[in-house]
Amino acid sequence: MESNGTIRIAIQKSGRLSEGSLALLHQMGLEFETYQDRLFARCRNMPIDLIFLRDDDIPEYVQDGVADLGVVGSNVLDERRSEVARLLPLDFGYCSLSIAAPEREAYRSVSDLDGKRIATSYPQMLRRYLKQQGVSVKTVLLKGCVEIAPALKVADAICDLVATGSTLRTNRLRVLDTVSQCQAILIGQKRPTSKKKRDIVERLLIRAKGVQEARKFKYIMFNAPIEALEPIKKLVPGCKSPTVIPLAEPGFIAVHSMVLEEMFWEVVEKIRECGGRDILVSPVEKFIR
Ligand code: PRT
Ligand code: ZN
Repeated sequence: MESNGTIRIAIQKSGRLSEGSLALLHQMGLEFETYQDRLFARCRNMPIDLIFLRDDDIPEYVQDGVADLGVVGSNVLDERRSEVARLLPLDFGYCSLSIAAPEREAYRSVSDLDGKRIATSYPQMLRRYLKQQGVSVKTVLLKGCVEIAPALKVADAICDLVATGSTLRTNRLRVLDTVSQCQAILIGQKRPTSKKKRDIVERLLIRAKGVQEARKFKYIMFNAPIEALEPIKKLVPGCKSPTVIPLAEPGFIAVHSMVLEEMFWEVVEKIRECGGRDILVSPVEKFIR
């Protein structure tokens, strides 16, 4: 399937990563429509086709050059050890691959599972992890419904993805150890492609990073007495320095800057201690460095 410079992006057709993948592509400025049961969508404003696939098939499509980019869980990549370039962690689809055992059993750590049976859909990741730990188990390969394996006496413990933990609780299982933290990741080809394609991929990557960066920040505006400028400059340094505008009222300034979301409340409290008032905050839609 050689294409005339058109980029193909593979995303999950229907599942936990679909919504986040579509939202990211829209925020990157790609205009397209999706309809149920459609396997393709063509972008109206860029030479890009989207292909909707099962998540497990995405690394293969990218590795074989059928798709140029893909969005997939890092767990799928780590299990397959696919020959693809990991371009950007995407900050959604968070979960962990964890080893869990029945609540009623007295196991305290994975070493207590030595010689036991663990059911999983991730045999390679589990095997690599247990080797590091010096623990030897029998893996029972299951494609789905791993969490019921202990109740069915098919296995003594499981190794599966955990997000909220409610599936484990429902099945009276508890986490003993975590094999890997996982999230969605943007992947691309390792092998060289045409210059035309590389240029578009590069543009898309800058856009994706712009969307990612923006999510980390808030835009903040507030008024303050001019004497507070020096401590305020330290509190909200922004990219180079904050924008400072004199107010019509003498002795006062308006300050505009960006604040890291994770530091936000701490910074706001300190701004107030410095005399900052009328604090306005808005989301940052895109942030291109
Ligand atoms: O049809 P297709 O093959 O495309 O979909 P799928 O059913 O294989 O995958 P899907 O949609 O379930 O998951 C796609 C990706 O989402 C995974 O590869 C992970 O990277 C990511 N992800 C994030 C998760 C979860 N959270 C998750 N909770 N994938 C699966 N789960 C399952 C888990 O297996 C368990 O059954 O949800 C259950 C646990 O969830 P909690 O919230 O009860 O802990
Ligand atoms: Zn799947």
